Amino acid sequence: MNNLKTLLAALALALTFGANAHEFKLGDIRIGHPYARATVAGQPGGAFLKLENGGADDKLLSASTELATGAELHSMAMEGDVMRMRQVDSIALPSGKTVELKPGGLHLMLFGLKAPLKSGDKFPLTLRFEKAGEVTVTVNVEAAGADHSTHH
Ligand SMILES: [Cu+2]
Repeated sequence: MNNLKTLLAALALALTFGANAHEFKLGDIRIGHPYARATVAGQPGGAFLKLENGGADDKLLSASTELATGAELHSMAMEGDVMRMRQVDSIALPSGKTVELKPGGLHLMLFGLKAPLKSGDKFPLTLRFEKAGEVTVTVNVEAAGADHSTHH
């Protein structure tokens, strides 16, 4: 019975995420479908993913990749009538909640890319959490306009 439940849960997950989706797990934190948008030379990269925290309150503290000289955590919000990006020190991951990094909202910004990101490429990205520790996930590079956020 338990095996069947697990199987059904896995199947439901596979269906939800679709064919090219992927996910990672670190302790109680699930990292859903990390992706980045293709870039042109000299442009910084934006990376997005979903963080589902099934454990105690935690925080995403930083990210890094060998592909870029720096990775920052950014927020994006309207200030007056202008959309502005800001670097933030950390991203809070409250217990039992899902936080989505997505175009137009919280995101990871990759500066000093050694080469432009090309659609179809994959690269490793290391995420560091206050309590859960570190995990390296694989980021899929998708077309420049890619958006997997649930708010279309
Ligand atoms: Cu940014």
